[in-house]
Amino acid sequence: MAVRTFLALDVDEGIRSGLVDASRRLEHCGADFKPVGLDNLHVTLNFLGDVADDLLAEVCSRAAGAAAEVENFDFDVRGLLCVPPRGPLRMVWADVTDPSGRMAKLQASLAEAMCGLGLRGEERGFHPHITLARIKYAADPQQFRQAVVELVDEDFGIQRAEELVVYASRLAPSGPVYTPLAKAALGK
Ligand code: 3AM
Repeated sequence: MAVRTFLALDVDEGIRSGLVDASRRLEHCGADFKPVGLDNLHVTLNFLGDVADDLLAEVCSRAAGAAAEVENFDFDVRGLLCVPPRGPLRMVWADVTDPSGRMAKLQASLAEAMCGLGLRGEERGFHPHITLARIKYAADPQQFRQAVVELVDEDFGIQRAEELVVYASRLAPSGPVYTPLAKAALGK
């Protein structure tokens, strides 16, 4: 058996509820979308795809090893953006900035550790973000993009990253269900 797995940073509820409020403000603005639920909002660092059961313990151990090498850090959650920036709308992201550079360092070292296990993990041009909504149909994409632009400076808060979470993702008809498999503290 295999488990669909990804590595992520959690976000405090205060920030997540601000994000849910912001996605509500985009309703009836020209696009029909599926908002990501409050419990499913996080920063994905590495999507690993299907991981064989007998490899999971090693994934968790390597994830913990990489996490231990990066000290705690703060990241900012500010502004919404449409993805992709042009062409058919697919998603709305909250932008995440990584002033210390430690998130990028953690992501790269996890990617290297996971590739060493024969797993994917390398995201081309890693752009940290929180996915807020997936667009189903945009009747008026310009109106929707404009509504998102109006939230480009919205400040959702500063998050301290203290642990890395290994998540299992189960795809259900009502949407994905994410279950933490392991948590690893950042820093030694
Ligand atoms: O949190 P975000 O939205 O960035 O998009 C999926 C989500 O990332 C991503 O893994 C996270 C948890 O599901 N994901 C799902 N399938 C993917 C794939 N085939 C994928 N990322 C890359 N390739």
